[in-house]
Amino acid sequence: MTPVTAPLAFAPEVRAALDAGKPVVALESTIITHGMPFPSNVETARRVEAEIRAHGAVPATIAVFGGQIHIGLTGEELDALARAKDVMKVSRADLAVCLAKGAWGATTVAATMICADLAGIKVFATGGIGGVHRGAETSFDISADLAELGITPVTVVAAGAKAILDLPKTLEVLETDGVPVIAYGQDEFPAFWSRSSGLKAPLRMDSAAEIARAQTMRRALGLSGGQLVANPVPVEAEIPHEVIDPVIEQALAEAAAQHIHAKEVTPFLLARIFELTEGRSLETNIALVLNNARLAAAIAAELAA
Ligand code: PSU
Repeated sequence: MTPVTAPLAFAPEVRAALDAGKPVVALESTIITHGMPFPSNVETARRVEAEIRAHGAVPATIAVFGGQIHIGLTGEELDALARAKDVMKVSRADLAVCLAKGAWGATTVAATMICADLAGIKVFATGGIGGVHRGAETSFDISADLAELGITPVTVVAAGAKAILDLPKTLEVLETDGVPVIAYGQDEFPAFWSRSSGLKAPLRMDSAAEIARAQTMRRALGLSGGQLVANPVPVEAEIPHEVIDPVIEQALAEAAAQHIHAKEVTPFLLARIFELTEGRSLETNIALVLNNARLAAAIAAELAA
């Protein structure tokens, strides 16, 4: 028989925190399976969880297996996911199919937002969101993450969007979808590995308390959708534009030459940029995810207060 409620399996620690109204931060799993190489992926996932705990919140890494949406993973489950091959990259379109098949699925930003909302978690930390790909005017390649931000009431803390994307078009789509794009502590929209993108962010906030208030206010106003908090990478971990831009151009040219399409594009580019920067892009990625985890924990604490 078809279940009438979402098949959520909570880690006991997460369930207890939610029941007690304590701060909880959701984490995605595509970053583990498709965003970073093993074993950096599982090491980073553990460090991110520890960082959230150190800042007074409970981490809930979200993934799909055994026909259930797991809200919080054990150390063994995290390790198995990080090593697994052929894990589905699960976005809004794939979630129900992955559950129905009982397959392993790693949730993207879009799917993690859906699952976090079902679980009653309001804040989610990640590295970067998907966006409008360059050439989208002919390829139509626009990440489902953008539409999700316009529908599902979760605050997503990311380091902006990568310059592998078309950033002006990404901001345009977010505006159309009614998504507040809030740069944290600066005027400029950050570009993942770099603090600057050359684009002014539509909105700016300087404290976790303000961000939490804005989220609560959206609810009070009956506005659907979440917020995108664009938190710049720490200065000491940044890769400046002059260094990363030619690398991005090369990776994009290779993706085009090899006819890489759809869901394969982001993982391909990330892996190539990792190789071309001899691992420096990964170090930056780790630093910015930890930074986002700290801010998300602070926002979750404000929402719980
Ligand atoms: N950006 C990153 N690392 C990632 C991703 C994006 O820096 O791992 C993942 C996220 O899970 C994001 C997804 O939701 O890629 C977007 O994929 P697509 O463009 O196919 O929607």
